[in-house]
Amino acid sequence: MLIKRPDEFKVSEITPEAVFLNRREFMAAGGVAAAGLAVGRLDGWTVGHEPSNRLSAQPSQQDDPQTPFQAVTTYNNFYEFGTDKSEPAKNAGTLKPRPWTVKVEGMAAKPGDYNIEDILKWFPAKEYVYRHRCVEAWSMVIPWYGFPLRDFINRFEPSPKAKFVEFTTLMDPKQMPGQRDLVLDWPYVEGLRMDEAMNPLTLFAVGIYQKPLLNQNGAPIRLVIPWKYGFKGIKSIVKVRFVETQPLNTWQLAAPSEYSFYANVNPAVDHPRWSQARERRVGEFLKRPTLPFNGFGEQVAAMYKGMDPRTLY
Ligand SMILES: Nc1nc2c(c(=O)[nH]1)N[C@H]1C(S)=C(S)[C@@H](COP(=O)(O)O)O[C@H]1N2
Ligand SMILES: [Mo]
Repeated sequence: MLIKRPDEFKVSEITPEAVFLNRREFMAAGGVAAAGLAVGRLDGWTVGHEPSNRLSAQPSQQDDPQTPFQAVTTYNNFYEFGTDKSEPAKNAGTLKPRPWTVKVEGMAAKPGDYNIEDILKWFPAKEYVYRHRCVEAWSMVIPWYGFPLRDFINRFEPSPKAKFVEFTTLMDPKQMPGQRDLVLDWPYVEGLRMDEAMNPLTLFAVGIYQKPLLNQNGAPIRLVIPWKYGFKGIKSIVKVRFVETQPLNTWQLAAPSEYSFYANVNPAVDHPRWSQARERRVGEFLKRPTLPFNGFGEQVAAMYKGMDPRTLY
């Protein structure tokens, strides 16, 4: 995120034509099957599926067409595989998402090492269609598969003293060659306040478009917090720790004047080097307005009542 300014990103090259088609036009052209066919034609995958669990409450968000699988899996931020958006798709083949263990640590009654296969069994995935707003002022609409993080948290019985949850990405330069470069302080770390982590919108995602996550999207398990900037959505998680004090997240550590802990989407507070008022949907040319809390204000604004707004973005 420090490397380029938003207007330097070239999205037109990687964008399939179908993204320009509105979802309603898909429906008019023959319903769900037409939408599925359009996506299938682009990437060879069969995706004839109407979202079953559209928790994204804002009407504007629900009506937005989903960003094609092809774009979601080739335009990525995952610095462990390179800083260019095209690099994770090319380089992430060295990541081995099986076998995979998630360590649960800290202030909880049931810490331990948990196998991803068990996690998938305990928490069946459902679809959640969310807009994903990167701090670089681009966005996508992604049909995630996952489960509420709070279901995961409840199972391990955190102590009331645990006020925050800290997440850590795998550290292994053999699997993640970008970790040989000192662009960030590895491993990537993120954190949430306990109420944010327990909010029903917050997900552990394990798939997109009804398929397991591809490596470049953070296989086998990653965080999704739809009202926050994308960098909070830490990928390829190996550790969850319940703690008393606010974790120091990687981007805040790297550039404290540019990135905060809360990182709530707010069009009224500019990034020091660019405006956050508008966003470019990957695949579109004209920018659209960014919504406070990325359109989820009704569900989340109350959590931040009384806090200094300057600490929130
Ligand atoms: N471990 C790790 N997680 C990460 C990142 C990263 O570089 N490393 N990039 C973040 C940023 S800036 C964004 S916008 C999202 C991108 O997720 P996507 O590629 O699945 O769209 O992942 C976030 N999670
Ligand atoms: Mo981002």
